[in-house]
Amino acid sequence: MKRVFSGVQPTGNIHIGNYLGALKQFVELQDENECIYCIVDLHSITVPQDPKELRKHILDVAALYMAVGVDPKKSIIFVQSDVSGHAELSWILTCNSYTGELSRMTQFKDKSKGRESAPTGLFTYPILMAADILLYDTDIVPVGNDQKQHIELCRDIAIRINNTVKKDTFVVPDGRFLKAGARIMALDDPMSKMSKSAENVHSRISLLDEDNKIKKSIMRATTDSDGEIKFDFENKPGVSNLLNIYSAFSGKSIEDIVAAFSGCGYGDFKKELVGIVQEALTPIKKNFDEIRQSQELLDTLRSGAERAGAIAEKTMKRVKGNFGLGF
Ligand code: ATP
Ligand code: LTN
Repeated sequence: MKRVFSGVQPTGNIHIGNYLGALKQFVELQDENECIYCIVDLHSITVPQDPKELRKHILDVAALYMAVGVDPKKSIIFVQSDVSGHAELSWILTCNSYTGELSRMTQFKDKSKGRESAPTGLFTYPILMAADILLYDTDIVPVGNDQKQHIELCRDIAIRINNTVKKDTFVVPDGRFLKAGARIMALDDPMSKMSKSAENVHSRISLLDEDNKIKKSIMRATTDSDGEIKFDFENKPGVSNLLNIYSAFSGKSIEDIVAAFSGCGYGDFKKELVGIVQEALTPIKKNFDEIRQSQELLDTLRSGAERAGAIAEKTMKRVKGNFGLGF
């Protein structure tokens, strides 16, 4: 059985990009593997958060994991800051990483924008992510395409320590990326990725959006003036993104969808897409409402932290021992 680990930041409500890129995989993987899914709250404080909002978002994300089908009987669900090993291992990895490799991370460059006042946590963010993964001897990390560079860095650090400190200190993980949903773009700007923290709410569809909001966001999504429905990301990024979303939710291939809409206008295509997305999100919203209010949610997070903590403790003992740390 392989070990799977992944996480989502509690920076807002999960959108269809997070779902199609990552969460769909969480559910697929849980029958055949030992899965650990984390709400990475320590990552979210790399930018300022309101404590009350943060608490709410942590519980929302946990409930959304379960609402899309992550089953706490099969998978461990827990909150990162409940297991101290993440921060502890992060320091050990920090001492074995290079400022040069961190400076090359595109997410850091995008989010810091070269500011002197960029939080140091934004710079060291990928090290904490590597600690999350390595702490559980993870084999597989299901994520969206935007995390490829971070996974590569995690592998580099693990291999470096295995080579310089002690062989087999860490399991070297592999990323797992889906074809159809790996990179869903913003609806208002198909050149940037859909994101929880973008200002325009119509740039994304949250899993909890009402039917009306879903309709508005899709109907006003940026397309182009040539009027033909075909997949060509370079010249028609808006339409191609909508085709991707259609394909990921319906399970139909892009070719089949393009053939079915041949000769139709963008309006007809968008209307169909609205229906497909609304239908997919309706049961998720219903599940969420039930789970979010239940005692089961807190019980799941408490027992998840205990189970994750036990695995983490074993790894930390081994890693510290290999470094000559601790008694
Ligand atoms: P933020 O806007 O706060 O940076 P985010 O929307 O990028 O957040 P994360 O919590 O950083 O979301 O990502 C959670 C998971 O969703 C990761 O596996 C990430 O790769 C995936 N993901 C995020 N955005 C997209 C996207 N637009 N398309 C596909 N997968 C995505
Ligand atoms: N950086 C990731 C979230 C994340 C993560 C992880 C994903 C933090 N730790 C460990 C997989 C494994 C992101 O999506 N922005």
